[in-house]
Amino acid sequence: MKKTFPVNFRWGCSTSAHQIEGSTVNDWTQWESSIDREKFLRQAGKNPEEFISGMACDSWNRFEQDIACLKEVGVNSYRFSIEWSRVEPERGVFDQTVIERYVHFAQRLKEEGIEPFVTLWHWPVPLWVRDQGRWESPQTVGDFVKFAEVMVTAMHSHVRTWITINEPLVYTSNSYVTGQWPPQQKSLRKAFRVARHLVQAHRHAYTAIKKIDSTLQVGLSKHNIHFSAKQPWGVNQVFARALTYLWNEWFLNRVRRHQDFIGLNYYFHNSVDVKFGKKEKVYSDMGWELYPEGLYRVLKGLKRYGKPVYITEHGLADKDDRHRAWYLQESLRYAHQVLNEGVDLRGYFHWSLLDNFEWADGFFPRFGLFEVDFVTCERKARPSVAVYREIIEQGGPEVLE
Ligand code: IFM
Repeated sequence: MKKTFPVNFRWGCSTSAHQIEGSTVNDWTQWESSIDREKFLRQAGKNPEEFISGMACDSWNRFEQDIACLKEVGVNSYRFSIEWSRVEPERGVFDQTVIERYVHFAQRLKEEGIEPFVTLWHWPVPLWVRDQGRWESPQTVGDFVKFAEVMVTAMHSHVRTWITINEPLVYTSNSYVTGQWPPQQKSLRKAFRVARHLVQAHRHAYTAIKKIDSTLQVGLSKHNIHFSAKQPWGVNQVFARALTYLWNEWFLNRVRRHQDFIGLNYYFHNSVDVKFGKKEKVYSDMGWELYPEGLYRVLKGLKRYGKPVYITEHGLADKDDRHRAWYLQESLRYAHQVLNEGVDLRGYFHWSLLDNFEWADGFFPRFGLFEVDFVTCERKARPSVAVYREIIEQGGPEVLE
């Protein structure tokens, strides 16, 4: 039997600029090659070279190869992001050549029958934004909105769906709570300030984009986790509920009147047992538990917002492609289930099209449907490409019932 998704369902892949474009100059590139970072990595017995984004997949120059990959998968949509530091290398100075290159890319996608979904901010900031205090500074909110206006004005005839911000709380927690990412702060006070500014940035950008063209669809990509209690009673359940509120709902509640759809990024299931534990389950190369049912749970959790939902990211690090096909099929079966249960699911974007630069983890995690040789930048399809392609052609995964 087949689980068939609606005919206008968006089948896609996702990427982000810093992770694939290469040769960017922003706060991340400076941090990646800083002396402190090098020392830290050497002390941990790692080769610092493998943690510098460098030319990444060179997608800035090889975008036609990326389009060829998308065609090979057979998707009808592609989510990519704009690199703010390229567009506005200095405050108020917008590089027209760069803007035109992004417009051209969106045009090319359309010519190939692929709908662009564009993310405006996927984490790195230009150096001048870093110097003014990144998102700790209220000025960054206004600067971001200006940048958003410039890009939407340039691209809106080709790009109808906009994602303002990617995973605001992942950024906030890694950069300001655990201190793993630049600017490596560990301050709840700063984290809260940053999160508040990101809420404001989204709301103001939403309003500004709607003024440019009220028919554009605007949302953000929210990373939600399925927190389950190990036993359905007692302290674990209270913790699971509290974490669900803080991580999954707090931000979305604050922007609920400023979004046309919710973008969901799903990767994690955490079983609350006072401390989080690992069991005999399936794990990705990064040790993340692969739990397809969690996708169903977090999708159901979004029902309360009554908005259309796109799964804007879902995938796994799996160099040898051992689990990808299973994870994809199984997750899509669960995703299909919510359609009949009142969640207006409109699309699925696999993370990622290509192996890419996985932030502080460097190049080791291989998330790509396509394997990338980071010396030659050659792209090579993993077997799962054929599986995803077949799912798309069939309009959904097969199920045994
Ligand atoms: O690579 C990241 C992406 O940038 C944001 N979402 C999660 C992915 C995998 O960690």
